Amino acid sequence: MDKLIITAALTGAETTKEANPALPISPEEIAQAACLCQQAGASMVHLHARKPDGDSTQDAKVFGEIISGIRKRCDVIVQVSTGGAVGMTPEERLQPVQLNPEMATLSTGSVNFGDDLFVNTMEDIRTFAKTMIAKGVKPEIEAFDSGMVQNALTLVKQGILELPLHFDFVLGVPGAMPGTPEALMYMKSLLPAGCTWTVAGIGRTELPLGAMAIILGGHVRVGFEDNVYYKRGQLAESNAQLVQRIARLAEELGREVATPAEARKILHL
Ligand code: KMH
Ligand code: ZN
Repeated sequence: MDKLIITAALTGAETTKEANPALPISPEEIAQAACLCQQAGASMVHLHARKPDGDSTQDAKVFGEIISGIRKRCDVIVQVSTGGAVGMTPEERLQPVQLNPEMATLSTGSVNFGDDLFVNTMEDIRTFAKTMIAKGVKPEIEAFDSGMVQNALTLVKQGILELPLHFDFVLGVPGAMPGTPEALMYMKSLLPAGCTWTVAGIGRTELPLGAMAIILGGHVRVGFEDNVYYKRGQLAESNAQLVQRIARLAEELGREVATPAEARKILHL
């Protein structure tokens, strides 16, 4: 079994300071949180950016500040979001890919997102994928539902993406695939041999699905984008605290945790 890649999703687009006052917002805070997560066992960070007032932004300049802050401190793999926040235009969402990060997310379908709609037409998905491939940016397929795995495989058939792909199963978003063991097993069953996957369980599903992924040979994403609690009724102190718990669990279960260099090999970066 490959070593475990832990990804820290530090801020997301929707989480607020009201939900957890420890949410990093400024480029400095995000860069510092990223490297504290690396120290705790993360080999990758999934980045969103915020304006000073806390609103989500896909401005490449702000992403650039975060990435240079990270690079001054540590060598964690940087993955930028192209999901941004619901309601953003595709052009707006694609901006951080211009910075040539090692990885970027690619959401391969549309889905209800609570009361909102997260829209990704096939035409937009193809544009995003082609832009990433042209710039040498490895996509991580964000699959909120099973049809999104099928859409990614359609892009492979169309010659736009190549196997093996790396997937992130985002489970437990209201309106999408639930955060259950059965849902994770089903998503995993859809992947062609050689593909890698990680799981991002939303809210209280983060820990049990992470534990399953450790055992099943998948990888784990945790962080304030997906969950702000350490346990029921107790807020997490930091993103690093959530990473540390997964690293500890992996150790107990006999699965070694990957360094960024090892994760780069596993993901063929
Ligand atoms: N904020 C969500 C609507 C991604 O980062 O690629 C989309 C999202 C996915 O967070
Ligand atoms: Zn995200």
